[in-house]
Amino acid sequence: MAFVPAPGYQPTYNPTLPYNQPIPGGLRIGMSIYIQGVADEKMQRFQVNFAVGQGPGADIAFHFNPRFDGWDKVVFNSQQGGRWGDEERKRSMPFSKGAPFELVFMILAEHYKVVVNGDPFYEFRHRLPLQMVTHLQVNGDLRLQSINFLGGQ
Ligand code: 9QG
Repeated sequence: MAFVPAPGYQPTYNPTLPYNQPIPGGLRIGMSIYIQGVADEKMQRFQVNFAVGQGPGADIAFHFNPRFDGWDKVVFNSQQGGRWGDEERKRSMPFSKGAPFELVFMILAEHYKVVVNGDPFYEFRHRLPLQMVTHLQVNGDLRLQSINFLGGQ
């Protein structure tokens, strides 16, 4: 991962929820989005969305959604025209209630590579062209400490 600031790079510290901000310069191959946070003690779910516009009702190219309710799992999906696509799921939970985490999304040509606490967790193949993604949205049962946009051409 190249720790080169993206154009227009501004680290954001302790942003309030819901977080819904433009991705500086837009999404690009080679970019990494680096999120530090703490899962709530009573975390049920949180979500990170790569959105097409600020919304409301913006299409979502990639919805990342860890869930402690039911069988602990992470759900991955996209939404277009208000309709969810086919869910991908992984029945594994890389987050711990009450614990800090580092969550990295690496933007690769074929997929979003999700890395949690340094361990590769999932690869979500692009469904919408990554160039359409303009906004990052975060909400749910967590506290955000920082969001950084790194690298990319
Ligand atoms: O449940 O699943 C992802 O496939 C839906 C959830 C929805 C998504 C979706 O209700 O929750 O996780 O915007 C929403 O409602 C999100 C937060 C079949």
